[in-house]
Amino acid sequence: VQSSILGFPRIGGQRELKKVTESYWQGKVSVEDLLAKGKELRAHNWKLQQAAGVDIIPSNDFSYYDQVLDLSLLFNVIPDRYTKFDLAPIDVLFAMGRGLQRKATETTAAVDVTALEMVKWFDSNYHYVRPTFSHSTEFKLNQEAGLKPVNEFLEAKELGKADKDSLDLDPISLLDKFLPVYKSLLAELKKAGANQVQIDEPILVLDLPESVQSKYKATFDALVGDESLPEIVLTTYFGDVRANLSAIKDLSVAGFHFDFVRVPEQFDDVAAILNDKQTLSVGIVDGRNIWKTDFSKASTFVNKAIEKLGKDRVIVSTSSSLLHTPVDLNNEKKLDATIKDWFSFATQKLDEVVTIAKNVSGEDVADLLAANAASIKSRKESSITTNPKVQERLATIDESLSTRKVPFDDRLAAQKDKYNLPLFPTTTIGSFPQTKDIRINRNKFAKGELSAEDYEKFIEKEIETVVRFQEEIGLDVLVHGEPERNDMVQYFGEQLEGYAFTTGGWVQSYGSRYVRPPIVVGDVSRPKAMTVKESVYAQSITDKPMKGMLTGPVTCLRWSFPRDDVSQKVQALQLGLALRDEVQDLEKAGITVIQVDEPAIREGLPLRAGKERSDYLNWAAQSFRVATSGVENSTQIHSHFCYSDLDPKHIKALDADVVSIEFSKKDDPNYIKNSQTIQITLV
Ligand code: THG
Repeated sequence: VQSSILGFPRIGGQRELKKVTESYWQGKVSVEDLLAKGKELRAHNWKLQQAAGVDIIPSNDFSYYDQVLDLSLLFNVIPDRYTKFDLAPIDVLFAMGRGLQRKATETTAAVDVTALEMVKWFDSNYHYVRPTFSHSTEFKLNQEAGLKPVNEFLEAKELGKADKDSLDLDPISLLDKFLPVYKSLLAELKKAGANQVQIDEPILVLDLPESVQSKYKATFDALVGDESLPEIVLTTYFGDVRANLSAIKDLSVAGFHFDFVRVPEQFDDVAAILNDKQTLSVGIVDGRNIWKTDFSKASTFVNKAIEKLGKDRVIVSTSSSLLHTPVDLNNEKKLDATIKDWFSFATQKLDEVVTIAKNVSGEDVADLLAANAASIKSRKESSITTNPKVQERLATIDESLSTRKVPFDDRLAAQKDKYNLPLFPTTTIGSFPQTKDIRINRNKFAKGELSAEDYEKFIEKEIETVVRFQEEIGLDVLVHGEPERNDMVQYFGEQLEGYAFTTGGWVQSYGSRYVRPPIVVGDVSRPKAMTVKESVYAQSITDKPMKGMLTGPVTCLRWSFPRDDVSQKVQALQLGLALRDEVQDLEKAGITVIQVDEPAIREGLPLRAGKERSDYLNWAAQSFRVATSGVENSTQIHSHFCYSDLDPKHIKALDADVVSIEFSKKDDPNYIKNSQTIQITLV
């Protein structure tokens, strides 16, 4: 039985890709240096996989910015505004990803070209750059820098041995025009020696309209069957494909990949569509989380596939690309040894697919199995994961614990009386820029080069600066600027019990921006106040109302690696309880305008309509209300949701007093009609 992965993180174990790309943007290193570092990273990752014994190693999982953006460039889907400057291909790529700004010089005018839109990659925390088609899009293979997938395939082989977005345009209507160009790319890959190509079709886990479903058969028939073309493995992940099985049932592809970590129940139905030659890549090692795979369970699952299809037709793989996991657990020097033993990052997951493949092939991996079983057992039985007090409190959650004392209309009067704000009060969303000075001082404090006392003084000085600034420009409700926080989720994770965090567990969020998600390891509780000190200090130096600033339970969960042994609902409600205590402590300390941000609430929405989605909306809103409902009528709860296209009725379910939605990008009047007090974010 062969082993495989769908893709490996490209950022490097020490964020090498970020460092070199940002240096390139700053003009500090040459394009040659940038390309050389990219090549080095790719080689490193391939060798790592080879050394681990992975049988089928992917190429073209690398990108200098985003793999979807690479395709836009490759197929010439380049809006006109990026083609006017005679840029090298890599700079066109970066201009599309991050915009192009240039100051005016004596001979040239200033340039300010906006970036393309960034969108969430399904329900992950990765953002891709949306291909922007127009009626004048002319698909062709953009050969200017060679063909990236072909180049990188050859590299791996060597080593082994519109300007105006056309919103009226349904992209699927371009398929006929696009297909021949796509086919010519496949032919180029075959010429370069690629016998098999993984084609990702994760949209097959969405609710697909008939107009899309009906295209699969003809499309894939056109891409296979001919000696000049490679074999295709049609790859899906992040969910359940069963609703779209009829679309892919009779395709003459060489094989399929499905995500059995997310949806093990789909096995019988998806296995039933295979003809007697097609292979099944079994996604059984989680590409979206950091937990060790249970070898015994995973092997049982793969054995079920082998029983049905035979050893030759089964491949052991990761559920999705490993892009979504940190690079290497061995970089973690500060993690508690017990907890560390429960984790597996991308590098460790290579060993996992190989070990499972060996195990089901009948090779002797008894030692590895025993060590794995011990880790799994240790986690299951650990007192770190289980806190009876938290579980008891969770059981007390009922309507009254998640409902304000009186409805909004009655609270409004109390709040108006209390704050006596102007008719159109102004405020900001919260964090002021994290200056270099702030980062330097935080690092010094972390390293023990700055005493707690001096650090606190530094933070107070920063707070005072932003308070005075806001007073000067005449804002009505002030914020303290959050200079003490590194990241809006990590900051809370570091202070909550039941969380672990890494020192080097970076995951690409978009372009050169990475996050270090904290890890929910057990029942969550709040040992002591997390934000009261700074907010109280800020309030003490001004007569204007000072807002308390918290990250909501759903966002804390969505931007962390969650537990996989209890439901997300349980985790969100536990976070809700912890935040409830914080909200109440802020109130007691005189902070009675409190903003609880939930920018991630929309992205947690299950990919398919149905019960799972409505359940999510219920517990997401409930956990927010658990956090925010324990306050007096005159205490004003604010919330903020980026430009989240959440149905207004779900925003209403949070029962916040003031809701802020980013209108600088979107101005749907429905929000205004359906919200309570609406805060309009224009800047
Ligand atoms: N925190 C966490 N996850 C997130 C966001 C967040 N996911 C979604 C969204 N916000 C992503 N947006 C960003 C915005 C900025 C950065 C990363 C993700 C960023 N990162 C710094 C970098 O890569 O240089 C990391 C700096 C540091 O922490 O030292 O700027 O807000 N958890």
